[in-house]
Amino acid sequence: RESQAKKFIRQHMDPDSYPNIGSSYCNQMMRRRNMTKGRCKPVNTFVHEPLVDVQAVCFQEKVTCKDGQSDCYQSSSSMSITDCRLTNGSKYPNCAYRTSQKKRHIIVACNGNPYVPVHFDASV
Ligand code: UM3
Repeated sequence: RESQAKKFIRQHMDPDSYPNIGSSYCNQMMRRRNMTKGRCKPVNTFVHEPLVDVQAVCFQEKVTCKDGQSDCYQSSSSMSITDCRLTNGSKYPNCAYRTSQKKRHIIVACNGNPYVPVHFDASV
């Protein structure tokens, strides 16, 4: 079975595409990374920074997660990200996404040994 750490990488890491991101980025990437199987995942963020820099966030500022758990961390630097949001009219299995590029501080939940990101909580 896929580990939580590997799942985070599959769903949220894309260090190499930036800055060549077009309007079809999310439609292609959400499918390619298996987030359009069984249902269309409604919201998903890709981070365009080196994996080591995203893993380092687990040792940066501790913040409260959206669900009230305390194991979230906010990046000290702003990072290049792309938010993918399902369009209103989109109907499974035709998952259509809006692609928005941003520079934001990311908030991730971390777990395990090694202590690594396992969930993308938000960007601020
Ligand atoms: N999500 C993002 N970016 C956001 C907000 C939410 O990717 O800005 C994703 C992360 C969660 C899912 O999936 O929405 C439900 O909150 P994950 O736990 O697999 O990372």
